[in-house]
Amino acid sequence: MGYVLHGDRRSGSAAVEMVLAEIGAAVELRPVPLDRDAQLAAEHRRLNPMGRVPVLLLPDGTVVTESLAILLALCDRHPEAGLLPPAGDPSRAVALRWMALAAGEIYPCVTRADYPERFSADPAHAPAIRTRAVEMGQEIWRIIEESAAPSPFLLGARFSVADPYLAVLSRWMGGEAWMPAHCPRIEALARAVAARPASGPAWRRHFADPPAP
Ligand SMILES: N[C@@H](CCC(=O)N[C@@H](CS)C(=O)NCC(=O)O)C(=O)O
Repeated sequence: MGYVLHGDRRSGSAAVEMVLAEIGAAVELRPVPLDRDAQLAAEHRRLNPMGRVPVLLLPDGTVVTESLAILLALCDRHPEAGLLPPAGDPSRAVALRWMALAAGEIYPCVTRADYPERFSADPAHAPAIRTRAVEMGQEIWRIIEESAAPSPFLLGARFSVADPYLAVLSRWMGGEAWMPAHCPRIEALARAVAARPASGPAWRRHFADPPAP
């Protein structure tokens, strides 16, 4: 048995697919349609009690949830793919820094923007929660744009696991429309990921318009 990835189009599983493609590892994709709340079904919650995607099953059946853990586990398991600089290299710390910011700060904004009704008992609060979540996400993207200053990748010419992660997150909360004018470096990073021979097909399956069948 190889890898099994539970996910949906345009979701965090897109980054995992791209990293598996960069590694050259075979994967079976199992769709979890978020528009039908399939992630909240008991069957999926047996894998991830949080009711979220992505979920990756390792070849031995080990369940890994949390996008950051999944991506780092893949780098650990496939060091020959060179998707992170070696331990102790300062540029590895740089990649980890911005990935942790994405996982710890941007992803929660995405959840608030997508499911604002979870964050107040009063349904009337939902629009304000969504608006503020999008603003907070944009504030963080501006920090990444200025401080990380990708060119084109986060580590400059060197592609790393951080790039598909940031590229995928940059498509959410209206990012496709907002990013080019406000964060051109992040937009260029996303385009550079999309142009890669390995990641490109997965990118297009997730983000091509109209949707792939
Ligand atoms: N901390 C989790 C967040 C995962 C997450 O929020 N995934 C979204 C899709 S990109 C999801 O499953 N949303 C459905 C929901 O919250 O019900 C991770 O990094 O994997």
